[in-house]
Amino acid sequence: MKIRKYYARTMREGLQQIKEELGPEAIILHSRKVRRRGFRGFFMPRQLEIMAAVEDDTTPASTPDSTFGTDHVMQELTQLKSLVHRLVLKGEESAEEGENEHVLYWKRHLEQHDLAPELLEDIFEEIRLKLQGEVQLTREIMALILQKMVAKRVRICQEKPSRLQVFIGPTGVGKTTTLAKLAAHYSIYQREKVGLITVDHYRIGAVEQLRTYAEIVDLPLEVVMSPRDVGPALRRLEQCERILVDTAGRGTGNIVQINELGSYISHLKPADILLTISATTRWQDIKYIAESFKKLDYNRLVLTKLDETKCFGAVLNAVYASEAPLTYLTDGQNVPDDLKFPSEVDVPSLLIGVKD
Ligand SMILES: Nc1nc2c(ncn2[C@@H]2O[C@H](COP(=O)(O)OP(=O)(O)OP(=O)(O)O)[C@@H](O)[C@H]2O)c(=O)[nH]1
Ligand SMILES: [Mg+2]
Repeated sequence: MKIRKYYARTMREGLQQIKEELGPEAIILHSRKVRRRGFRGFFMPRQLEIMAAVEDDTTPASTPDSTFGTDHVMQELTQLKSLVHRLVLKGEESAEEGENEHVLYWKRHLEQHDLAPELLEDIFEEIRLKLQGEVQLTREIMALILQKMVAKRVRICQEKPSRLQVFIGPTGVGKTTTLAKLAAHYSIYQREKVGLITVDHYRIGAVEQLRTYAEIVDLPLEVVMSPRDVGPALRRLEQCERILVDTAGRGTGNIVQINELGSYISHLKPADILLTISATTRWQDIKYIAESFKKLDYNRLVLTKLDETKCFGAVLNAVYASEAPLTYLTDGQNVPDDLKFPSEVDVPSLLIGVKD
């Protein structure tokens, strides 16, 4: 009997090799997953080691003059072979499940946070390429590496905010509330002269909502009804060191509404245009929002409603999709307290920390 060892990526590949070299009568004696040597082995799929054997002078599977006895034995042998193959393939699947357990653990963890698959791939590819040499990889070490990878990808706005800030985004994400928080922050805490403009006269109660905040903090409010009214409103607020502009929530993908908003924004320059997205938004929708509002040339990002989710992938997803730096975050309905600046929020820990 000839006994040989084979190495392959999959059982199918291994069986092909065995069939070519030992012939179709070969039987599998044993198979197991073996890891490649070195640190990269942690990230690489394990190889399959297959031990196969064949009789030195094998009888053909079936010949015209074969007796009942030979046929019967060959039939049993074939059944046995297929049983062994099935068991080995089953073992192969479960071995893959348990493979690179720390990498898989963190991949699943980030998937549960709804991190964009593109980002996930990018992060783990970078880890694969960067880490060389013998490192004892543990779940904790992986967590530290991932924290760094996430931190690197969370772009934070470093520049001073512009005097004119325009909040845009889908309906109900918290634009007006965030603007009210900032108005209070700048006027009460920073003692700046703040003025407000709203171009949202579409929704019933929208002007009143902002007027209520303006009256509480005692700030001038300009209601603009058409793009040509923007210039005069800005002139009336000339004395203000900061002007915050509220806009109507626009249906994502509604080109007419977005173009109409664009005609107001073209009179509001130079300004920071802040795309406002709720942290409860799924990745596919974030992509759609970032794409739909792109024509309004937003250059900043606001993430709202962090208190309403336990999945924080949206923070990184929004930075990735919009290519805009994170400028403000909000985590509640309280005006002005539930407002955060990016330096106050540890995004890597939100994503890599242990979820409860
Ligand atoms: N939980 C939570 N709720 C928030 C947050 N920010 C705003 N909201 C609430 O979300 C709802 C909508 O807020 P708005 O500020 O009116 O949203 P908007 O984007 O201006 O809405 P439209 O002008 O209609 O497009 C209100 O009930 C807010 O109190 C937040 O950070 N966390
Ligand atoms: Mg609003």
